[in-house]
This record gives sequence, C-alpha cells and structure tokens, in this order.
Amino acid sequence: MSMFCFQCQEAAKGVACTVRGVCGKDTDVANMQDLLIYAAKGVALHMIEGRKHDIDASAAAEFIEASLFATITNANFDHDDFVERVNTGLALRDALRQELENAGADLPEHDAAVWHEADEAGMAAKAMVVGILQTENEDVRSLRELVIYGLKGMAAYHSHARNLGYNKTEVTGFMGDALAATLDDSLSADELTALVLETGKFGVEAMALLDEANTTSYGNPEITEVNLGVRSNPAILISGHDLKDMEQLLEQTEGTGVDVYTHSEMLPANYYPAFKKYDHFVGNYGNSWWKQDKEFASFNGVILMTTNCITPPKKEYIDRMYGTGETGYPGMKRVPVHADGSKDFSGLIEHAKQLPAPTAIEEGTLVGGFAHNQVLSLADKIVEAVQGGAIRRFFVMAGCDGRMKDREYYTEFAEALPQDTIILTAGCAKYRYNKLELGDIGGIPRVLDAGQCNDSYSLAVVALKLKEVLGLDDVNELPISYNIAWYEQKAVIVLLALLYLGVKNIHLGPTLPAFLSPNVANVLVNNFGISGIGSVDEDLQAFLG
Ligand code: SF4
Ligand code: SF3
Repeated sequence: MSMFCFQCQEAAKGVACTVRGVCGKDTDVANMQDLLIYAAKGVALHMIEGRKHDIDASAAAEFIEASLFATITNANFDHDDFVERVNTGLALRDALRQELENAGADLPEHDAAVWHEADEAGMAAKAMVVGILQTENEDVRSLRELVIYGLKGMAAYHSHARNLGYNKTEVTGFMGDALAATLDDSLSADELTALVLETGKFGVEAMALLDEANTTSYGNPEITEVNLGVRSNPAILISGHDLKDMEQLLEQTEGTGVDVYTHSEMLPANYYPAFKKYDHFVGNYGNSWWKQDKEFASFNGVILMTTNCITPPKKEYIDRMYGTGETGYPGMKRVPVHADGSKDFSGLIEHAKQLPAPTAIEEGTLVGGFAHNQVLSLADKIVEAVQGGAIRRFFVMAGCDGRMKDREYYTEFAEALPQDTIILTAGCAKYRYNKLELGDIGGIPRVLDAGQCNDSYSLAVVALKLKEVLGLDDVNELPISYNIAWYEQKAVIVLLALLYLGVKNIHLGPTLPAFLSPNVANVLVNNFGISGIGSVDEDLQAFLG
C-alpha cells in the first residue's frame, strides 16, 4: 500500500508524503480520505443535476462541506470514521440519484456517480485508483488540487458560519460545482485557472459570512490583554477554530469550579465581548498547534479539539482529550451531541474535576483584538501616523505556524523590521513573534493581531478602507507588504481570496506549495508577482529598498 498526499507545507521532501504523512496520517487514512473526496465528487454531480429539477440539495451540500473539512490537514486521523463517512456519502448519492430518476432527469454517468464496493477491502482497492495521481497531466493535476485545497479551507470557514446559523447557498453550491469540475477532462488549463480565481472569490464570500456570523453572535473583537498565566482550579483547554463550541463550553462550565483556557487558534476568543465576560475564562495557555505534545501534557486537565490542528496524541494525555465537529483520532473521546445539535460538555466537566490544575509555563499578558472594527476605530490615528511618517510600512504576516526549523525566519524577520513598521497578523503564524517585546508607535502596538486565520479577511477590510481614506486607486499602492506563512489548506483559501481582491507581490513561505507544478507556479509568479522567501536581510532589502 502506498499513499500520495501533498496538500500541506510539510509534504515530505517538499514533494509528497508517500509512505506515511509527516503529520502522522497513515496510508489507510490517507487513502480513505481520497475515497471520501471522490464520494463527495459523486454527490456533487447529482447535486448539480438536482438543482435543475428543484431537488433539495441541502443534505448534499452539508455532506460535501463536511467531507472537505474532515480531510483538511490535522483534523481527522480516524480510519473507521472515514469509512463511515464514505458509506454515508454513497447512500446520499444513491438516494439523490433515485430522486433524479423519478424526476426524469439526466443521470450522471461518471464513475464517481455510480461506483460501489461491497466491503472495506474493496473500498481500500478503489481508493488506490481515485487519488491525486490519477490525473496524469501535472499542470491539470496541480490546478485541480489547488481548487480542491481552496475548497477545503472554504468548507472549514463556511462550516463555522453554519454552526452559528449562517448558511450561504451560493457558497455551498459553488463548492459542489467546483468539486465536480475537477472530474471534467474537457476543461482546459485556462479554464481551470479561471476556476482557481473564482474559488478565491467565493473564499472572500465565505470569510465575509463567517465574520458576520462571529461578530453578530459575539460582538466585535476589541483590544484585550490576555492572561498567559494559570490559576489553581481544574481546567479545560479548548483549541481549534469553532466559536460556537467556545460559547457552549463557557456556558456549561460557568459555576462548576472548572476554568477554561484557550490554546493555539482559539486564542482570539479572548478578544470577544461575549466571552470576556466570564470570570472562569482565564486566558491562553501555550503556543501554536505543533507544541501540543508538551503543552497538553503540562496542562494536566481536559483538552477539547474543535478542529485542526491535532498532532498524534501522546499516551500521557490522550485519555483526557476530546474531539468534536469533524475532528477524529483513534482513542480520542467524542463530545456527545443532543438531538437539537447542541453539545453536552458535562462529561468533560466531571472529568476535569478529577484532574490537577495546569502547570504554569508562562506568565504575563499579551495584547490582541485588532480585527477590522477595532482598527477602523483607530483609523484617524493610524492615517495621521502614516501621513506624518511615524509609520513607514505595514507587514501582513498572517497565516500558519509549523514545526519546520526554517520557520525561525519569521521570528527573525519580525525582530529585524525597523521600529517604524507595524505587523498585521492573523492565524497561528503569530506565535512566532507575538510574545516578543516589539514596542509600539505612539500607543499603537507594533503587532496587531486580528484573530484566527479566517480573520485574515479583517486585514483585507482594513487595507481596502485605508485605500479609500488615503484616496488611492489600487490596493497595491498602499504601504503594505505581504509576507505570509502557510501550512494547511485554510491558508490556501486565504491566499486565493487575497489574489481575487487584487493583492499582488505576496511572499509565501517557508516553501512554495509542493502541489504547484512549475507551469502553474509560473502563472502565479507572472500574473500576481507571488514569490517565496529568501534570507531575512535580502527580503528586508527587497521590501524596504
Ligand atoms: Fe504529508 Fe501534509 Fe499530506 Fe500530512 S497533510 S500526509 S504532512 S502532505
Ligand atoms: Fe494554524 Fe493549523 Fe493554519 Fe488557522 S491551527 S492557522 S496551521
């Protein structure tokens, strides 16, 4: 058995993981993930046909979204869960097919629309012939996968919005259309390139929807000093990106004597008015996802994963780890869900009460909460600082963190930036420099954290607003440079969204995606000025002249 996965920045040797994922994903899981994406494509073909006959597509859309999300890097490592998901998809596809037949519609003929396997061995064999390498032309393969990875990020963001009651059928419809388009051998490279850009357009829509969902539900993030130390109560550590889970956890832990802390991408929950009001919400514990082996161990209490990134849990703490949403890991417990979709954290609370309080690993505070509303309330001050020369340039350093040594570049780059520059950040990339003492410019901190990776949208809103206030014609005339770090597929949709918004000359690191063929990489270089990173000195020189 072999596998082929090159969807993240840590793809083995910068090419692909073929024996076992650097992330810890094994061959069986990788192949079953491929089969799930294939099942989702089959559902998509029927969804498209069904639309012409007014057949309800909501279950199909939800399945496609969940499948894309569950296969994102570091979300789900549970082989049996993927087998079950594939079977659910086939049942859904066949039910839709029956409805199409009843309506006298055309029935999709592609293999993805009709295949069946009787057992797991057959499914494993099928998985081997529907993966990425089935597309022989490397440029077509590259463009198809670029679309699919963008869709994975889009699905994650739309799913968080959906959990808050926000659902945009244009976005979910596009996910189905684009996924089905990756099966279409008649599409030219130019047509697929156009589809890549359209994916960016819908990425903007998904992120705008999630921004609306988050801020309407929980208020606008505001400047906040987040505590990094610990208290002496037993506690639950919540990680991932889902704010609806955060809300329910805070509600259910209130008054129980169990404290709540955030880890990694949940840090920005500290910035929301609706969450800050809870006294038992203590602050943030630890750093970005890849340090969880040490930090989950020393946290001592219960750990709740709402989304990626999970690293293979150590035996010291897997028995106190719980997953929800699309997450999965063999041996990790699941949070029970009530019939109305609400979650039952009572078991986690009782479990936490049996466990010791967290061991302190840091103290002090860190400041964040600079999403668009907060930044725009400081707009006058910022514009004055830009026009008066106190702020020379902004550096967008959003995106992901990862365990590779060459990511030290981002800490060094942040340290080397001159004092009259400001870093705009979002996503777990920030952990490379958010605890450095970088000072402020006239009271404006030099690192402005907008929030999670999806809140990179906030940075785009700020850029567009600054363009308007400064009376510029083009967003690229702003004194903003982009030095973005990527790891998984949410960063792919953020990148495609920025390209759609017309942002040029983005530097992407620490390495360019393995899934970009040389020709596709050339298209991005020639049309959008995308480049990789060099040494800190060379790059500073290039950015600042
Ligand atoms: Fe490798 Fe990344 Fe795929 Fe994991 S997600 S198997 S590390 S390319
Ligand atoms: Fe981080 Fe996984 Fe991407 Fe949401 S938690 S940014 S890597």
